[in-house]
Amino acid sequence: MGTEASLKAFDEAQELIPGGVNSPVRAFKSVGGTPLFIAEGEGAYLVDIDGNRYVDYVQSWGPLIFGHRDESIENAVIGAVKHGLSFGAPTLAETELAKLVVSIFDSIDKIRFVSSGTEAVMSAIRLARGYTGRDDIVKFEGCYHGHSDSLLVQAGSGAVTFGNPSSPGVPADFTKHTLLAKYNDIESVRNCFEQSVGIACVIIEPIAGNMGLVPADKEFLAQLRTLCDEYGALLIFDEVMSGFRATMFGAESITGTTPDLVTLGKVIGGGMPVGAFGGKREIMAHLSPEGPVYQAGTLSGNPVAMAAGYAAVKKLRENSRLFGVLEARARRLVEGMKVAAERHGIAMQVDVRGSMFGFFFSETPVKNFDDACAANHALFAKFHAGMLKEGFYFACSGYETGFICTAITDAMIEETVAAAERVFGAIA
Ligand code: KE4
Repeated sequence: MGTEASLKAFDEAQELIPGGVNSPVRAFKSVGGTPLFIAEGEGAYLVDIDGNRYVDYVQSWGPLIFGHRDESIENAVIGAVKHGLSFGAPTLAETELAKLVVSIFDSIDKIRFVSSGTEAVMSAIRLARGYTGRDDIVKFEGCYHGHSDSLLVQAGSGAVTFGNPSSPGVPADFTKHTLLAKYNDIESVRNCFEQSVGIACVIIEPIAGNMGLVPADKEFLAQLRTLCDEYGALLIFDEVMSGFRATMFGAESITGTTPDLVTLGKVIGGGMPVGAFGGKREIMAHLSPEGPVYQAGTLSGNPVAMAAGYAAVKKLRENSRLFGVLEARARRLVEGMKVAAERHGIAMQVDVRGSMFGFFFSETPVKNFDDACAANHALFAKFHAGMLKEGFYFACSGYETGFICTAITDAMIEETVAAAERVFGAIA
């Protein structure tokens, strides 16, 4: 079946919405071709407006761990909607989700809900600065933490670790307090601490998903914790993507390193707009209105979104052995694709963490952003297009992460690997 309706829809959307999309990655710019306009999701499948069905390995960039139109989440939303959409006043739904998340994350005593991961990270950083009285922060090349100004930075020149804006519209003054370090490289972090007059926090994706899937080495995270303690800086784990995707109890439960603050998103909203940040009681006590650090939001803790998030997280909590099942399925997928690729002389690096999977067309392992950039992204684009034609919807960038949801079966994994074999044969 063709994609004429999507082509027409994209032309029209581009007249009204910059780039025709409401988030840049959706425009397929890094893989080429026209983005598909989706009519509906059903279980493991997306259906586009031309009627083509695809096994969905993106799941809205992570939120849909139970696939599309999960009955318990849908019923929770419908039930909540019948009482009203929003009140701008506290509801029991917020307390219930807070209680559930606090019971799951050892590092979270208190939590604040917001409406996106960007908001969660932006607010957590302001809290860290307010709590420590320091201005500088450290982030890592290749980690993405949403689009707030002080985080849109790229490597400066040479040894200088202070970031330059990575986007027009971000004044240099807004990024002069952001230092950049190299992922999995503790010396580069030590260098930042030595160059700074005072670092409020180090923020990291402990299981990075925005340069492709690149988990931090356990010992690196332990060294990071030690360094932060030595200098009195807070350690923030940005788990907007990896939270409730890599494991049930947070990266701390599989890495052994405990952060001071955690940011969450995606799964915690069950597909509705929710972000959150939480941490130790004495730090969260600095947040308005309990403390002086201001943060606010009209739809923060929206009762319908809370109902969706609660249904999703509760269902995970009641089935936490699910992560073993999803990880086994993810491993079968990427290892099957790797064997198929190698049969056609294509080198592939693969990795999984719970329901997250990643792969690079690279001869050597990927440990940081430079390695990720050195992978063959032109080949990735051909792979993406080929798999789309075969009916499999992968992330439209080699710097993203793929996801397994509970609706994806072993049979679908086998079909995906078989399709990959055909595509590798065509693109090698
Ligand atoms: P949002 O503002 O998009 O809800 O969250 C920002 C964010 C923060 N931290 C991490 C670790 C994230 O992965 C994200 C958002 N992830 C991207 C996917 N790479 C969202 C997709 C998009 O930008 O459209």
